[in-house]
Amino acid sequence: MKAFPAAFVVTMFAIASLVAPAAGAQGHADHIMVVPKDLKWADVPSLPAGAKIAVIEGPLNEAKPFTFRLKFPANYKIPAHWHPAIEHVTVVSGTFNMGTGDKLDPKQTKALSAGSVAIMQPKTNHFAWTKGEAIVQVHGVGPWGITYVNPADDPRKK
Ligand SMILES: [Cu+2]
Repeated sequence: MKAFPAAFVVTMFAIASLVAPAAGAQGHADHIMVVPKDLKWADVPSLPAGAKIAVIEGPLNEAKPFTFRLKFPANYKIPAHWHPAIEHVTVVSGTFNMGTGDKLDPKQTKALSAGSVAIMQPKTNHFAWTKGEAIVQVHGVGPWGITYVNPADDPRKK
């Protein structure tokens, strides 16, 4: 039996390694490179109507790293809430007004312009609002979730 030329074997290996990641594209060990136009925006049942979410890395409900973007319309309000894990927020565009406390108070927020970062510890009550459209990126390690301080604010219960 004749051995395959080394160059052929190397080529086949290279092709296999290019093809393999496609089968597990959602696996957290794979490279993810996304340009803005590739983001797929969807409604967010856990936020007041009008926001859109684009999940980049996940899924959010598992004990894995996650990254997603949220797009908020102008004059949008997120009532006071908390998360089970650390929330890292990076403002991508627009201004995101964010503050801590048990009830949304626009006077108790900081105006986070594009490029700003906010880090909220688990179970810290916080709230946010927008004047113009804004996009933020959130990352952390799941499982992710949101609990409203006032259950009546939860759109999933309406
Ligand atoms: Cu939050």
